[in-house]
Amino acid sequence: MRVQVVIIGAGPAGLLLGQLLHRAGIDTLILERKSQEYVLGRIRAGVLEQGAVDLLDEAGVGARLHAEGLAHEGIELCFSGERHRVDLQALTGKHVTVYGQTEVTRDLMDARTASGAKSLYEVDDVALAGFDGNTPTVRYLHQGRVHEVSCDFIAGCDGFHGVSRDSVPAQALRQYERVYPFGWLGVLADVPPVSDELIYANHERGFALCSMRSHTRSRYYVQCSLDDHVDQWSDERFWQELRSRVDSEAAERLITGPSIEKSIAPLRSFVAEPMRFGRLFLAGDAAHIVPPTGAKGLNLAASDVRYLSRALIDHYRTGTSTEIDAYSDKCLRRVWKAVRFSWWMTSLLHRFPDNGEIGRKIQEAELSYIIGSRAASTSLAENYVGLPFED
Ligand code: FAS
Ligand code: PHB
Repeated sequence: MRVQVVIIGAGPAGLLLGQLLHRAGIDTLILERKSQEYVLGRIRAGVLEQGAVDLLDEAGVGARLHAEGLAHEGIELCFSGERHRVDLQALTGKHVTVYGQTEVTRDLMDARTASGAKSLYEVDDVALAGFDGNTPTVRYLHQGRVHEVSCDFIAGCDGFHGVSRDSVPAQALRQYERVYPFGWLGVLADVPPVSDELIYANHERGFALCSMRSHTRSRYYVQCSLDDHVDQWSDERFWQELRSRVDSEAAERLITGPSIEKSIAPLRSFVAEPMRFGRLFLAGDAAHIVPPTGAKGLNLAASDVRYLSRALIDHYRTGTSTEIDAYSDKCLRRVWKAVRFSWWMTSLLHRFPDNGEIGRKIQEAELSYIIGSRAASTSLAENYVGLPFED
């Protein structure tokens, strides 16, 4: 079998790349380790930058997003018992859209099925070869049989634990990592959100985030210990802890209910450089991970796909490799700015055990400065809504 581009992974990066390339007439095959149901069952991101929305529109999958997504023109910072709004729209002229990653993935899966382009799920033993030359191949096990596909290019969209990055010779990779001394315990519940906009809370007991998926479905997080296990957190304990970390008005308004999903995610900052090795390109979590505090993970995946899809389409249309050669550096310039912002938001809002009381006083001073300074709040806002792309 031969295709022009093999895409490893059917998360948002792989599916979005597949859709954009298919619409440009480029032949692709997507190989996914899990089932479609499993991929759709993962509850992850909730906030889309306008750049990601525009790319989903370009991919022809924006209809439900525009019908059901919620435009948010501001966020709230909660500290010292009070909430303060950061007016994203007034400060930047832009807003963000609340629309769950699960729905983005569903829309992309539906579009892929409708296009007739090939995706294989529950694929095992994916192995990449030849990408340092001109004849890349991918071997895989599917329904008990071993297959081999030859291609022009491989897109490694298989996430942090995927096979693509690990297929690169170690000496060719520079890897940067910071692991945070806490995790996020997340709960999804079919209850109305506590507020119309997201609340990011800095509290002496730890960080909390009040988010949502719709007007009837809420997504909440509390910072927890890395030693915690989700079984130690009853719904009652979670709601009580969330109430203790937000301001009194939000605590009073909070509507609780049974969790329909509850999980703990570790937090790390990670970047692998470069993001291209011969005819293998890394995109999304396969190349970088950010703590979700800045709502950047999914948006960075879309950013990489924007650059990679344009580069591959340019190559097939012109026969040149200029855009392909520029891919990694272009992505990394934007990736590192998002890594910095996500680290900064995490450092500003979480309880760091080793930073002591002075650490919290410094955080409160910075939060107070931000809400009192147009320059400081504009800096937060322009990073949160998404920095510009390079052409
Ligand atoms: P993904 O990990 O989504 O997709 C990779 C796909 O490749 C998976 O389906 C996987 O099964 C598949 N795969 C892996 N190895 C393979 C192999 N060997 N062969 C074939 N397929 C293989 N971001 C935010 O912006 N906000 C959030 O709140 C947020 N919360 C998160 C919570 C958790 C628990 C996690 C893990 C991430 C969270 N993120 C969040 C980040 C997340 O949204 C990612 O940025 C996003 O999923 C990136 O998409 P992909 O790069 O497509 O990677
Ligand atoms: C979410 O809704 O899951 C979400 C929103 C904003 C974040 C992180 C997660 O910064």
